Amino acid sequence: MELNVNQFKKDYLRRLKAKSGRPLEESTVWDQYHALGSLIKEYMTDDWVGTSIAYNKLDTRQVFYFSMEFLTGKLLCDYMHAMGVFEVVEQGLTDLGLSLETISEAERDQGLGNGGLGRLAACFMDSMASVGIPGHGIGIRFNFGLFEQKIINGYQVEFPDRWLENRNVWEVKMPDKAVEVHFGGSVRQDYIGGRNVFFLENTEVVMAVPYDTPIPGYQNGIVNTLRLYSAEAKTPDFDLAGFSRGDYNRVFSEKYAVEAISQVLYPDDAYENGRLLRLKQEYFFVSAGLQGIMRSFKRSGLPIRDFHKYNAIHINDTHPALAIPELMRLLMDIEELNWEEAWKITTQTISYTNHTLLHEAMEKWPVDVMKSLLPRIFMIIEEIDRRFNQITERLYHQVDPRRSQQMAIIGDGQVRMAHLCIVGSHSVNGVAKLHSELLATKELKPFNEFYAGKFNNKTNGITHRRWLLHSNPRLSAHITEAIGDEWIKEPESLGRLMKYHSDPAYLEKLMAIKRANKVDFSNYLHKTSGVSIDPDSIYDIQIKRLHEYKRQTLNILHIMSMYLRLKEDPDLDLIPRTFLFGAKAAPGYQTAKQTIKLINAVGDLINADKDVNEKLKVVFVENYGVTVAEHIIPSADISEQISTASKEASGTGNMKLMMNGAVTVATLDGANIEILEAVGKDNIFLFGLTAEEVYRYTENHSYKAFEIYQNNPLLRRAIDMMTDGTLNVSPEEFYLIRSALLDHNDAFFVLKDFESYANIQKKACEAYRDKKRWSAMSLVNIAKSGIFSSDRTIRDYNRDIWKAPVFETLKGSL
Ligand code: 26V
Repeated sequence: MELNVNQFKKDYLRRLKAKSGRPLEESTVWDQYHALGSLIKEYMTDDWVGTSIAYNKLDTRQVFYFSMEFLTGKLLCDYMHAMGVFEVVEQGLTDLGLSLETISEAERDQGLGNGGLGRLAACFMDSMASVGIPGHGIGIRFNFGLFEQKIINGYQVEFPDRWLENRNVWEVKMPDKAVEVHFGGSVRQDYIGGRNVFFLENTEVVMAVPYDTPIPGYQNGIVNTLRLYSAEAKTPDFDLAGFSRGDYNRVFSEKYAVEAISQVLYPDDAYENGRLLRLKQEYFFVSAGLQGIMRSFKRSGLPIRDFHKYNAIHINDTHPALAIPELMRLLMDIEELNWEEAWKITTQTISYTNHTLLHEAMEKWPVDVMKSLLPRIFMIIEEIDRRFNQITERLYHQVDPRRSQQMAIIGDGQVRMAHLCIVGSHSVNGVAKLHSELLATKELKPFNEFYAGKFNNKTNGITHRRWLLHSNPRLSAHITEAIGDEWIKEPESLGRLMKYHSDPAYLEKLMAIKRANKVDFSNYLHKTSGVSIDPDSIYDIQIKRLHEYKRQTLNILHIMSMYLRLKEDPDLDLIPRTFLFGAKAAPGYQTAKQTIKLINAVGDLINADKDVNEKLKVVFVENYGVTVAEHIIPSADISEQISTASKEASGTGNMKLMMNGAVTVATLDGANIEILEAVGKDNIFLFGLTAEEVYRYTENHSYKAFEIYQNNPLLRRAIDMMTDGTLNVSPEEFYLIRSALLDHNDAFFVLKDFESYANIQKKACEAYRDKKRWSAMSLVNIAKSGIFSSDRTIRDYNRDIWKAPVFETLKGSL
């Protein structure tokens, strides 16, 4: 948009006064933030309204991305960049004696997600708008996002994330678009006018009230919408009679029970624990979202039989799987279509992404729970299952009689949500080549054989605007200086940087930028936690959720072994290294929590020991999330992507780090394999078992972790450090970690991969010594990162799955 500094200052001062009731001199940082947010939102309004009018007018096919999680982070700076007003606003604020940096720190992170899956959804929102796809997000407006983590005495302690306590300037409440969602009750069946009719009776009604947040594309005038639903008690149910009798307790407890649905995000990211409230959350937003879509579709006057031509609904993992039976219900029970018509529309509308192969994360709901919470939905699932079984029975009963049961949607008293998604959609994709291949050839093989062509791959991506342009301004400027700014819209043109591959001046500047970013991060860390780190040491970074399969344990055991070596030989020629960890553990995941304590205990030991602390430092960065990531990533030298091969579906932190010039230490897992293909084997440090080897060892039980423990003295001493008193803890402190490794035969092959990890770490250090070589590696990583932009991912989804129109801009369509 067109905006000059003077106009901005005038608008801003007026807004600040109106919002805070105070003049600039007396305003708080929060007043300043709030006024700026409200002004920026207003600047966006014309395009936002215009976009939805244009989509309606053009009868556009639209994409709805249903996701339980959107891990958006802060929005202010993102918005200003998208609107092209960042510099003007920054200048205007400076003129007024204010600092944009300070003001933007007042914004709370929108932390409505656990990790990769939720952040991916947020990146997709940005890319859909920027690429010009009419695509919106549908989810839940949780009152509490992912818990805030504090490290107290080395332990993770969780605190509620009250992100809404000072209001959210970006959202707009839409009470007129509220819909009812029904739970429980019973189904009455009747036969009227030649067809079966179903009535849901005696249900518990919950109001789903949408809050809309604008999602502007990058300087293209398009503003899509993220719609998050909040649960509210329905007013008539809010028992006024009871209230006037003074029966407050009951009245409020009912209200609280209803509103509990959108109270809090479940903090487990890979462990399905079958809680009823979680199932309620899933149905709540899916039903509300579909009713909203249906309502606006009907308003357009288009025939219901064309629903799938105008609406593409994508489900992010199985959490929104009930979209399938819910759409069937709306089409049959409300729109009066028959089963065959409804089924065709539903399957043509819905597409599904699988994000994990871990069995413990697969959603399954007990039949009795589903039946009593959602009786009509369960009936529909049963019918989908019955019809599907009929076909598989007929096909396989002779050749492979067990196959039909294996593929069933309902089995062993449970509803298998992944099976429901596969049967009820027209596309099933994995999130990296290896992951998609393992889905099709191993985990979901029978389905891939049954549905030729339904399975496909869409390698994940990240928005290079947030993760490079905004969070690393120095590097962005250096890139633009060399190749122009086309990469902002066409990230693959970052490839043009390759011509600087052997340009000493360019590479030197690249290293100077890294150094400056490292200083920035060390200042940030010092300010936020009091910890000092040395910008001249290697920053070796592992930031992700804490999980055994991600193997933070391998990293810390290796650090412990370096410590032991240094203690023996203090003159060991090591480049000083700072190991940084950032990770949240699910509150109930004890092994993960012990790992956090272990990292902190090792850090306490090493950082206080003069024999080693010139060369080694271990820091656990508290409360890892989007904002912390934005500070750390630009400063990284080494990116740790060390999951057990086959376990990490894709990873996206790996992409963010490479894009910022970090070199990856990697197993052949997830998207690491595609990073290898992009940069070549000389620009990445590979180690460890392959996925195939992991499968083989797991199948034939030939791996013996204890033998490695016995035969590798250094590794043994590192493991024993957990119990022998070296660390300032009781010998039982880390019993779960030790017993997972030694008593339960190390399911994630930490011991097996240890030696090869230690070797590659040595190589990485040697490479770092050679500054010229390192800077060229770093450059290659940046130059080849364009394919990992979520713009590419979104274009792939749209080309193969959604097939929505792509608008360069909407200006002129109004
Ligand atoms: C699963 C569950 C199970 C029920 C309890 C709550 C809950 C919450 C989230 C999940 C999803 C786990 C799957 C997941 O996050 N996968 C990650 O997806 C990323 C984006 O595709 C990918 O990069 C990571 O490799 C993958 O682990």
